[in-house]
Amino acid sequence: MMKYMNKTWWKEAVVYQIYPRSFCDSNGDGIGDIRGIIGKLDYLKRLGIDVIWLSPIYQSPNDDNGYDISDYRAIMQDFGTMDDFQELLEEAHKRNLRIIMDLVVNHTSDEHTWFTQSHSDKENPYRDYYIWREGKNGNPPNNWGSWFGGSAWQYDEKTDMYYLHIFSKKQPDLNWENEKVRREVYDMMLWWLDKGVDGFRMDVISLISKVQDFPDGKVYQGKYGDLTPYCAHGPRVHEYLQEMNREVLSKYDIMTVGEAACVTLEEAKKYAGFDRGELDTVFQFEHMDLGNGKYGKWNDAPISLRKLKAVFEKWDKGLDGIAWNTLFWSNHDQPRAVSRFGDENTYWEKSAKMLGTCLHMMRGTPYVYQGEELGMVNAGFTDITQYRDLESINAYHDLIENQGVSEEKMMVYLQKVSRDNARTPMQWDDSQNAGFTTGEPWIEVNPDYKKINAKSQINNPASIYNYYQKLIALRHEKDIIVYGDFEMLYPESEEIFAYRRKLEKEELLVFCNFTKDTQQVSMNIKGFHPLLHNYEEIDFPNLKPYEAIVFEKNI
Ligand code: TEU
Ligand code: CA
Repeated sequence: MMKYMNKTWWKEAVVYQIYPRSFCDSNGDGIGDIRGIIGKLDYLKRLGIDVIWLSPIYQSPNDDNGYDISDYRAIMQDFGTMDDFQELLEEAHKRNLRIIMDLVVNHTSDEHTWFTQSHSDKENPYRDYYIWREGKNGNPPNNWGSWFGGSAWQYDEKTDMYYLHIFSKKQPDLNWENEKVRREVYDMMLWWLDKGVDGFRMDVISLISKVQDFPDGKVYQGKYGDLTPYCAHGPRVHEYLQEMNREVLSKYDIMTVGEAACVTLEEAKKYAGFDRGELDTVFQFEHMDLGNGKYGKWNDAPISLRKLKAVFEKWDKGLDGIAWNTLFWSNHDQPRAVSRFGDENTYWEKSAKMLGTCLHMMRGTPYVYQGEELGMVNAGFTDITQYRDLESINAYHDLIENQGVSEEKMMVYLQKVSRDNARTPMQWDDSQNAGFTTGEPWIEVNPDYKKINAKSQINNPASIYNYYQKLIALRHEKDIIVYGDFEMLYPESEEIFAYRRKLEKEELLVFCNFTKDTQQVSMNIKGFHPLLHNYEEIDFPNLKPYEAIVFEKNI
């Protein structure tokens, strides 16, 4: 096994996710764009990150903000041109920043020519690029519910058949059983790799292979059946990824991370095992799903720290020596980390730094979602008209109209977990619209931008931004942070997240207080000295509210 534990750049890297629509608008149309990103590369370089993950920038009618692609080889007009993209790549590479692209190939837009062809008639050569089935007695082929609400099947009058869409009806699922589809995808990937991109984040890659007899799913919430057991980690998914690896990935020095929706530890070992020839890493979501309840993610229950820690521990232990882990608190589908796990008010700054410490001192490749390095918080929308995300809007109607949830309660759920919480514009300065745009932003700016913005933090040594800079720099300096063994301490504590890292004679101890109260721990730290902490003074073994301390062994 040891031979697979070679050092690689993507194990040592810190990745920064850009959601282009909300990052920086260069031309005043209210939509972030590629030239906006180019203008902020120095900001990212200064933060110290190594890799940028760009959420989709391809041509798209934006039913799902670019996760519905109508041309894989063209840039979304709102975002700029292919020349802009080439310049972005060059300017990034000049600064030693790599760029990984979002690869969305479980589905396309219904406006992709493959689909318009496929849709046109049963004999069309593209018909079999998608998943078409006959209905049953005037009903859809089976009872599957779409993850974005309603049936997962859309009826087409022209041919009297249905097509499958796990997401919106404008996101028809590709038929990976069809060899031609796979060839098209691989060719497209090669085309981008030949332009010089450094890898892919693969959207819902765990869903590409479906059980072919399309059985009904277990009914949930009264009406639709759960498609997950028949689509997640389907019968041929590993075969497809091994093929993709052979045909494409293995030919380049790149990194890959699969968004493995619903992944278990056992499955993750298959996707990302060092000896599997599939992907380098996957994202798992168990820590994100701990707050789920009877309406799935739409819930407002508090999260148990003990359970949260158990997830991190399980994944570290489970993958140890077998595959490489990833670490994240947030992304464009999740609420803001400070709002979810920290404190938006009195301890905003302390808790943001504490969360950064907790994540970045663990083993795995860490991801920073845009604005997290500033401690950006949830959107705080109070009216449904402020929301833009189709998942949120669909759920709002579905839960109120069909599932008996009150409007007030639904607004609370949205404020807690809507994807738009992370999609408000990046807060650059305290000028109008937070310096994101000179026009009308496509989604409202968080009104707290006068307090939380990059300009006020970049030159302030005590800022969250500068703290993140330290965390990232430490990872680059110290092998123990990247490669050291991980051991959870006090697993039963509901207050303290603490762990030990070890690499040969070196040792780190990390203590994080997840509460608003002072806590005490019992730990002999003789022979250790403080390496990093988020309060000026430390008073160990007392941990002040949201305090984080990293100790290093004197050797
Ligand atoms: O998300 C996949 C996914 O599993 C989502 O349904 C996720 O559970 C949900 O957004 C959480 O609220 C990916 C992308 O990250 C997401 O933005 C896309 O909408 C989706 O795929 C479809 O492409
Ligand atoms: Ca723009």
